[in-house]
Amino acid sequence: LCRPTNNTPTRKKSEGSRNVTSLESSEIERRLELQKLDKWHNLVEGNLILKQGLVDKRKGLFARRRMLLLTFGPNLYYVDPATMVLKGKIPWSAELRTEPKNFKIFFVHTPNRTYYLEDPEGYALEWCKAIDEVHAYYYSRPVLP
Ligand code: 4IP
Repeated sequence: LCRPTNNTPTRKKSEGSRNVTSLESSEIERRLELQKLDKWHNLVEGNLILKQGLVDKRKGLFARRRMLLLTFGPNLYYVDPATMVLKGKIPWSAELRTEPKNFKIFFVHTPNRTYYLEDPEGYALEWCKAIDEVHAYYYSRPVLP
């Protein structure tokens, strides 16, 4: 179950620094309704897409262009944009961490694999920040009694 639907933080941040994980549940519902019209919606198991963009995912010598979709859940799906086929998911865990190399290249480290990703538009830092935010939301919040 998508945790924020039932347990959405109500803490508000100033507009400028407002992050995706501070959405009210009504706002999540509204965005999900709109997302139903989105061509990627059927590939993300009903989860709200928080960030999306084309990246080149390198494995060995070659890179494949993929649509990377960060959602609540949490999930990071990658889809072949030419065929609209879901190719895989980057597995989440407490150990997942990002590492920006420069404005284009960033790594997502998982226990069994490091994903080499390149954002041709140069938003690698934004990707790392968004993934870190979602990671903190799911893995760093104090457990309430
Ligand atoms: C493939 O290389 C693609 O990079 C795959 O990515 C990748 O799977 C394969 O790794 C790799 O062999 P070629 O297309 O050049 O053969 P994608 O799934 O995005 O198409 P993942 O999903 O794991 O990155 P293996 O080790 O999973 O087969």
